[in-house]
Amino acid sequence: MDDTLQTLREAILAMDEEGALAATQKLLAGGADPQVILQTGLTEAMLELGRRWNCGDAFLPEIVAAADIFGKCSAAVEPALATTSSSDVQHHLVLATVKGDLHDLGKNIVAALVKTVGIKVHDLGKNVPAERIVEAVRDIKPKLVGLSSLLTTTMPEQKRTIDELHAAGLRSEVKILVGGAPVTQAWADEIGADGYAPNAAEAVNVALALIAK
Ligand code: B1M
Repeated sequence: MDDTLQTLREAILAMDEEGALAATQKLLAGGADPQVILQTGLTEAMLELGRRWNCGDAFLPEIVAAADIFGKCSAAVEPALATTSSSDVQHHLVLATVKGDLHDLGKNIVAALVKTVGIKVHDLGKNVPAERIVEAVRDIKPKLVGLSSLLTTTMPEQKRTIDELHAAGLRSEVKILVGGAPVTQAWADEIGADGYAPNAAEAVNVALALIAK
């Protein structure tokens, strides 16, 4: 399995869609844990690409192509995640990547994993203004709001969204979970979020803990 995970990472880095999808299917057919495919295969490849970008060894078109392949591979993995039946849904999560931010691969993995524990995800997408999130909270009345940010320049939008929920009188109605590569527990505390998760698997645990509070 480790060899195939390596093949998957290399195929993404080489922008080889066919090879990446074949490696994903091989891992699934061999009974690999879908979460391992997402984290150790797909996510690790994107992190390596980020490192190469920082050194000037990768360029934007490569990142865009790799992100596209990442999306197709994770879509292939998603059906293999054990899912609670829709009749078991007891809680709702309104999830978004905040305004100004177009990074959604991580948020999409969070959505896929959270769905597996019987939480219905209302994914508002990327580049979502605070006002749209407030509107969704008013309409859907979720127990949880999840805010993803991948840029240091968009992290303040997480705070602005929390402020807007306060202003709308809705802050006490929801628990707020924040995440994304530059986000930390200290930032979550500073902006008054209820929870922080460094990765999608931990986001599931934190979401369940916040619901239980
Ligand atoms: Co961008 N980008 N990017 N990029 N990009 C980063 C984030 C960067 C770190 C790259 C670098 O190393 N220099 C850098 C940010 C630097 C900073 O803020 N200080 C950067 C930059 C600068 C930019 C642009 C400004 C580049 C430019 O145009 N000059 C531009 C900004 C566009 C915008 O958003 N307005 C840009 C654009 C893009 C693409 C569109 C090409 C593409 C995104 C495609 C897409 O998402 N559909 C892209 C990509 C792919 C990356 C890197 C290489 C990979 C990100 C990724 O998808 N990782 C990234 C490098 C890096 O992060 N080191 C980089 C895989 C993903 C599964 O992980 O998103 O971290 P991640 O999600 C994890 C956790 O963070 C967590 O769980 C996930 C799964 O375990 N998590 C949560 C995420 N959200 C969560 C929410 C939660 C809980 C946990 O609760 C709600």
